[in-house]
Amino acid sequence: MPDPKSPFHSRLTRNTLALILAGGRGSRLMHLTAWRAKPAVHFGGKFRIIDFPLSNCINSGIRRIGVLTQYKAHSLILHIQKGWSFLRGEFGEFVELWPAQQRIERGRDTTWYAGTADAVYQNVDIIRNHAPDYVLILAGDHVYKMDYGVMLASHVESGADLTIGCIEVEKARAREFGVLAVDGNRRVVEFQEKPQDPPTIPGSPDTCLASMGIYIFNRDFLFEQLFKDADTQGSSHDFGKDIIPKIIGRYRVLAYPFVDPRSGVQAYWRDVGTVDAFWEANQELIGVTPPLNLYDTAWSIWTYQVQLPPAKFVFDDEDRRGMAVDSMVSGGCIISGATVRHSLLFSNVRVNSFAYVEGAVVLPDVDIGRNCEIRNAVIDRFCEVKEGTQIGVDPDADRAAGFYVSPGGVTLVTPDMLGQHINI
Ligand code: ADQ
Ligand code: ADP
Repeated sequence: MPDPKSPFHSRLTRNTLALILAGGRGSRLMHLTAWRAKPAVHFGGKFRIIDFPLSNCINSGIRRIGVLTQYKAHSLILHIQKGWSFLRGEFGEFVELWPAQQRIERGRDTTWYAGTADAVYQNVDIIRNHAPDYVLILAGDHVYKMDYGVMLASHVESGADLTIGCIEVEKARAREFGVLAVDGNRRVVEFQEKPQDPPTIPGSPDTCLASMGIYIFNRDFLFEQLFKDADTQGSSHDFGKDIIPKIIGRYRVLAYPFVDPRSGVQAYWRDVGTVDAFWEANQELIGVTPPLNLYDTAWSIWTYQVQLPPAKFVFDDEDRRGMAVDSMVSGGCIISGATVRHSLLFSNVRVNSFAYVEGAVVLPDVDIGRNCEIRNAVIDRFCEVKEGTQIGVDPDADRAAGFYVSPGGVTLVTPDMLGQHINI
């Protein structure tokens, strides 16, 4: 008989409730998050960013999931309702939306969720009803494939109160993260949220251990910390800023390094938080051996998309127009007499005759008119790019036209910038 206390992933994942924090604003994505929360931003041809943590949960066997929404939640809510309602309630499986609501009064002005801990605190009664042994807290705005079951097993085996998923980052970038220092047994001995002078890994002065914002808490320990924090005057009610720094040294907090189980090297994890990072992560997918393989059937990423006919290429033999090379082209696209190179086209994109598109990430339902020239650009959903428009050819002209040009030289165009009104 197997030891009932041994960390079988299935027993552990069944007793886990996942909470995906999906309320962040993601303002560095500029106009891409003017109308949608960062987790709802489109990624990889047919997905949205939140499909990654959601798929990771399902593939790990965690099938009780609350999505905590707040900012600009409309398209996120629609996506989850349409795409993630296939779980079977009768087996205790669900993906539920837990919107911002002033459920719990605490004598201060809580007009909305404060920090991440508050978002969880506001829902403690729902969590209690589900009676999980473990609560897995995830951010809804990172792209990666991860088996949370392995992290859970490590959490239980090590007898931790809290386990924090972490990755190594260059010191220069570490100020954007919670930074940890650990002892030889992975026990966290120091945690600083977004420090000016981050502690580095002993023996590698240019590298820091950063929190991925992924936490596994034992349920009762989580409740205890949330209640304590709720009563603390002046707290911003945030895991990274308030709760975690306070419990280091007093409780058993372990770091879980996110490495590829096959190679043992650091796994793919991207915070596509800026226009440059968004463009680059999408462009990387096109390569012959992409760092993130979306064609991996062993760890499928699930999503919702409307049923569409196959991509179609209308070719002109004479001057060889009507093709896409070195590109990813989604369903419903028609490339008619145009040339597309090294680009990622989401669903339902039309590229018309004599247009030239290179290094572009084109979100769904975009129409690119005849004779357009588009280079190194992100074109937002529903843009109708008028005949002959140039984008990404001359940055000054782009700025003058009201487009956004990123520090890395990527031009972002949204329907608002084109003066178009969206009717959905
Ligand atoms: P940040 O990403 O800067 O740092 P934050 O902006 O709080 O932290 O966002 C964390 C996640 O929670 C995001 O997915 C965001 O969308 C969501 N979120 C934020 N406020 C919310 C609210 N009130 N309601 C619902 N969802 C909310 C955090 C940690 C760092 C860690 C990085 C890793 O604090 O320690 O290094 O994540 O990216
Ligand atoms: P998605 O995230 O599904 O691509 P959008 O971000 O384009 O959808 O839209 C999110 C919601 O915000 C839509 O339901 C729409 O009502 C609204 N919206 C988006 N862009 C505009 C706009 N330019 N003007 C008015 N409403 C908009």
